[in-house]
Amino acid sequence: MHSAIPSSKMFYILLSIVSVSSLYFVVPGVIVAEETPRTFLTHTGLVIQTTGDVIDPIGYDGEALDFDPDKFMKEFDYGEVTVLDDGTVLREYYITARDDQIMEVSPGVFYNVWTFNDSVPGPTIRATEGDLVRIHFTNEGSKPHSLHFHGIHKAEMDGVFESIGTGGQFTYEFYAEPVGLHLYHCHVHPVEEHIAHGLYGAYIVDPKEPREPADEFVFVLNGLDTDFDGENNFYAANTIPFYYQHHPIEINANQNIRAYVVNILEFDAVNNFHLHGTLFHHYPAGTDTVPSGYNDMLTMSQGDRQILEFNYKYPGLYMFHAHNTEFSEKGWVSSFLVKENTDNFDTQVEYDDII
Ligand SMILES: [Cu+2]
Repeated sequence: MHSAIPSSKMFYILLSIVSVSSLYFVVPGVIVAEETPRTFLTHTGLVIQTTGDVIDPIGYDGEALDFDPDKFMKEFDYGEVTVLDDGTVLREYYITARDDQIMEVSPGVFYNVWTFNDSVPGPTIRATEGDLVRIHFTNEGSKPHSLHFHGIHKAEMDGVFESIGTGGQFTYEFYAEPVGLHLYHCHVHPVEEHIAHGLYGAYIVDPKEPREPADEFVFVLNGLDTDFDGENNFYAANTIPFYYQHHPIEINANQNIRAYVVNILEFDAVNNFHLHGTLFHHYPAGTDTVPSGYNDMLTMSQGDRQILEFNYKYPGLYMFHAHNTEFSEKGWVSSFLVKENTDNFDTQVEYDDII
């Protein structure tokens, strides 16, 4: 039986195949996920297979997320406030989880971030001791997620055994206690993966009697495993490697500075924080009113956090960074630009006269 296709018909068939194929390049798919496991050899000799989906930024239909570390370090979410009949302050927060977004974490390096309110870290939740905290959580991700807050609360508000599925909602409610610097993160397994991708944030409980006035900053110490081999390729204070080295944080000499430092670094057992040119008083978890030490070095394991209080005598440019050299050379290096404080100029002159 003769089944040859006339050459003119063959031409049109080929033309339509080429046309349809070229459409892919003109209108790329929404998300191209590479699901084939990839094998890596780590520098310690371990052979690791990735479990992560790799989202190809060329095929990503959404916009790359913007993240501004300058804004983040001074931005606090105090919630929507209502005073209840018994005088209790109710603070309501809205947190949405997603896991399909892309951020350019370093020039040309796009990473699939998993976000709370489109941000890594998520918003810094802030309340006062005794407030009623109500968190309206929505999962718009493709995977189950949850919110696990550190602090004192009922078991059913712990966010560990109940994960919230795609499209699901849950309302977490607890009183803000104890005073201190805490954190929250997704607690769905594999927790390592959910944290490494960015589902965490800081949680501050202020004392009823406010702390001394100070210029305040939040630093969430984190890392980015951009090739899914179970090791961080980048380290940072507030997600973007080297950001505060290139954009020094301006503060004043003789001004009280308070830093809320949370270590959420995945894959590495410890992280640390070293401050140049002065020393800080530090309060582990911010729960005590008496400092635990006066130092320029802190070492923290994952989930540890510290409130640091310090000031600078002399103007100038000072680094702060991980004293672990590998971490600092891969991005966890920052700086303060200390300006002359004209408000305290007389004090400074007196000090200079003495020396
Ligand atoms: Cu999660």
